[in-house]
Amino acid sequence: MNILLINPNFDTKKQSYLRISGMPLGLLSIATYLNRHGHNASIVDRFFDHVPPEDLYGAYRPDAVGIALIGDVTILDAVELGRFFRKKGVPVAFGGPYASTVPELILQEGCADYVILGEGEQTWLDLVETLSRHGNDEDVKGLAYADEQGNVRFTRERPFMDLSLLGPTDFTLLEHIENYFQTCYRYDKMLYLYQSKGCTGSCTFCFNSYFHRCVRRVRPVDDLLDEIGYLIRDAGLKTVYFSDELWGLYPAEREAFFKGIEARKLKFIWGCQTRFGVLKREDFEEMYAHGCRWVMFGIEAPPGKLARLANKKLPYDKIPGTLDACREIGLITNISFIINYPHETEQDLKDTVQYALQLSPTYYSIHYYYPMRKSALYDYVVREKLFSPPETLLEIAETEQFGKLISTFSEVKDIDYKVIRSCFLLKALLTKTPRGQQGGSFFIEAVKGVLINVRGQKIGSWIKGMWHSFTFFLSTVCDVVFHPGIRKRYGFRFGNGSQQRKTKK
Ligand code: B12
Ligand code: SF4
Repeated sequence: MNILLINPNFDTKKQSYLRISGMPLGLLSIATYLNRHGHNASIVDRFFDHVPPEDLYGAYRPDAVGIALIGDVTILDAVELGRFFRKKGVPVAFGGPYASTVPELILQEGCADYVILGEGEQTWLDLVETLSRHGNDEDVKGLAYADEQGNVRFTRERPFMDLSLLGPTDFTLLEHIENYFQTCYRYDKMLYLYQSKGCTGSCTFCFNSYFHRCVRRVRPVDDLLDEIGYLIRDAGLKTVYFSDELWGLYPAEREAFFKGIEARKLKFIWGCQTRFGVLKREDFEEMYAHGCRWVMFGIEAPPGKLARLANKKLPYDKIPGTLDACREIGLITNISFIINYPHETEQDLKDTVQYALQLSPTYYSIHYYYPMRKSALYDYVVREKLFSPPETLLEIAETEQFGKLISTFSEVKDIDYKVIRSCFLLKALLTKTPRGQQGGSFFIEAVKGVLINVRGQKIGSWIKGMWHSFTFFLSTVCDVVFHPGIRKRYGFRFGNGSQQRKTKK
């Protein structure tokens, strides 16, 4: 079958600035799998291919179309494309992390025949094979569809697939891989790749419990290293950001990875995200020796009330020592916190600020709480009437909330949140490059990141992006400079933590 898989673009009419696209790893994996089973799957990334749907139809003449919905920022394009191909009589399936959380809304919008829930490879294969022999789609596990009366139906749940059946991803399906290169902590030519999927945790704000059912699965290390080898040789890859929710959980996984790097003599820089308590000093040393230069840790809440709400279950006693060890080894650390939790009080926010400041990471990331559908905390904010979720897909597109501050969750004033977040952001921008690391300051890296977005973009869009970044920077500085009272109230100070403590290496 001729299958067209589309990564929709951001809402170019509404959005006031430009965003970065990542390599569509989900679509690549599905297309690779379908092609290995005798189909002809192609990928179009609308972030770079600004082609009208009619031309796409003419060029590919697909028998089936798949549309990815990763977050809520590409809904309008996805809906338009879905409706267009359905009108042409082509069956359309939506899939991806966000699509899996809103199957009813997608089907009600009339832009898809199917929503594929969770992992897409085997479900797509079963679906296209069922369609090609005019079989019964109700027998395909892992699907949502609308019956003749318009009622949304779900087929049986699909078990997770054996990831060794996937094989290495076929990156030749993308025409210009270099379009996806980004810089990360000053390391350039970076792509996201992954070795494992899912996480064993059940944090209440995260959709892991729903999407991955708290099950972590690992790919064969040889498949991953084949991919990295190919990307270094043929695309000029230099840096990898492992997007695994929980990198290197077990010693055997890490050992196989390190041995594989040595055996293949692969030279690349990488970073990952992991959990406090999983890795010890000697593990970080091994990681550094094999090219790792940064580690992300989610803390999300200080010990106490907010930690119980988030259900992150962190070993708080291990955090300071882990951060110290990483710094001494020469690893950049970035710790993230969530603010604006439901029913958060001024004291809770003070606790977060104070707890964060007594730690010594290289950088902090501060996020506003975002109610992620199909998560326990989402149900809570809706039940408590702290939040009225939009009821249609197009309403979601209009109000697009990811990353925005939602005023109704807590008693703390919006301006306090803005100032606190800006303080941590400015602190990160002022942070000097840790010893043993290459490049200039974080500020220079941020500027480079904005400039790099020019790839694949029209000049008008790029100017908008520059303007957005400039005004964002200015408002960050103004928040900090013009609100000394708020800074004082929460005890925020610059120049502590990582900036004062010395790197031994
Ligand atoms: C790398 C990454 C990015 C990269 C690259 C994204 C890309 N183009 O793939 C960047 C930085 C650009 C990015 C941006 C965003 N991201 Co992001 N990202 C990730 C991350 C860390 C890994 C994704 C990945 O590649 N996984 C590996 C692949 C193989 O798995 P997968 O994508 O899930 O694909 C499988 C299934 O989902 C399904 N599937 C996927 N697509 C399709 C399509 C079809 C047709 C079908 C049938 C099935 C299907 O089958 C695939 C194979 O099994 C995840 C977290 C995580 N670890 O999953 C967050 C994550 C997906 N991102 C998220 C969000 C919110 C965003 C943004 C909206 C942030 C923002 N406000 O800008 C944007 C949206 C970008 C977009 N194009 O819409 C959320 C989504 C949560 C949700 N329920 O809404 C996640 C889960 C992070 C989180 N926990 O908050 N992201
Ligand atoms: S927030 Fe991180 S640790 Fe918690 S469940 Fe989600 S992926 Fe796992």
